[in-house]
Amino acid sequence: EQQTEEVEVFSTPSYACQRRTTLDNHNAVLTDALSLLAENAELSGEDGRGVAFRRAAAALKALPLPVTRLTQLGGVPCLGGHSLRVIKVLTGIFGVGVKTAGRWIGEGILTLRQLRDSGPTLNRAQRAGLRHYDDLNRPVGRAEAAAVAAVVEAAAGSVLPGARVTLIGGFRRGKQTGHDVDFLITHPEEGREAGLMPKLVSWLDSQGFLLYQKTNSNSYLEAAEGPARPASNMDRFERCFSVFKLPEEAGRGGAGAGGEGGPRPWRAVRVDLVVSPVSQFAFALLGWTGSKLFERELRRWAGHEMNMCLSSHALYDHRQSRYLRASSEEEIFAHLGLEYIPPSERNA
Ligand code: DCP
Ligand code: MG
Repeated sequence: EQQTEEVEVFSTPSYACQRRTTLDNHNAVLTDALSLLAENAELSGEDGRGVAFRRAAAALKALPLPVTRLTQLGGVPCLGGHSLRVIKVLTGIFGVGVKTAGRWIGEGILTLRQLRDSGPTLNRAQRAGLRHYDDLNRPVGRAEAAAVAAVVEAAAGSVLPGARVTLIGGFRRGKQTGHDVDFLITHPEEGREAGLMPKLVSWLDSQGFLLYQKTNSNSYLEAAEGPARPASNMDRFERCFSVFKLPEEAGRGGAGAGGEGGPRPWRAVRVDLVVSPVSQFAFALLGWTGSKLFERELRRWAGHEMNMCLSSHALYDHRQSRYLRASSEEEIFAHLGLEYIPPSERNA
């Protein structure tokens, strides 16, 4: 849900006198928060910091749209140093977006410690995010991904014999680390995958592997979708955002896990599970392997160059007014008139 829509990366000239700033502020939550920080800095005589916060707030005021993700701010000047650091720490919590971070900053909450102490009502995801902050901000290694894969395979094999589990996302592209581990699960017999996710989740939970989970049910209907409303949304599969409790084996990964207490018996790892019917598997596989930019460019190519609409469920050809079937990624590239590019070469 937090990663569905495409977002614009803003770029702004660095002097306010080069920009047009109206009273139409689309980022009041953030700018109010930054203004408050500026005031506090000025009151305690830190004028330099005060000006820095004011510049950051002004840069946000000039944006044409609300900021929904921190990565959009790459090209916004003056959002350096402290402002960005505060926002970064707070949005670094799983389940916390820019809006929530802005609200907290507005309430004077600038650090994890203050957040823990002040206790605004956190939702379930945010509580898990705060509790496992360090683990969830520590990259997941390949060996850890393999260990998670073994668990997911055991779960799938146990609740639906014959189910196929595929590692997707960055690890399928050959990355050595990732922020999470992504899996696509299907069954070779169409329809057998229906209702799989709740069973999978309760098996994992009963075995003590889940610290947090949120499951979305499948809401994709090809007929209802139609070409008019292209299914570009990634949220329509049965999908589970979770935090796994992964036992740490001696000698595996573990950098930074030790600390004072020696190696810990487990670490928290974000795991994304997606279930697709086998008829959509190739589209799901292509759509969830990434990179995000590669996916975006595939959809842009499909639309602009081929008059087609590609999603992680289907490929619709507007010229022929019909869906094009595919049972492999190779076939989808061929439909799109593109040379096949293997996962390891999709790291755009
Ligand atoms: N994806 C996408 N567009 C979205 C959401 C997801 O194209 N809006 C696809 C591409 C991603 C894959 O899903 O590669 C998995 O999403 P991640 O956010 O886990 O991205 P990666 O696995 O590529 O990166 P990381 O290594 O940080 O997990
Ligand atoms: Mg990933």
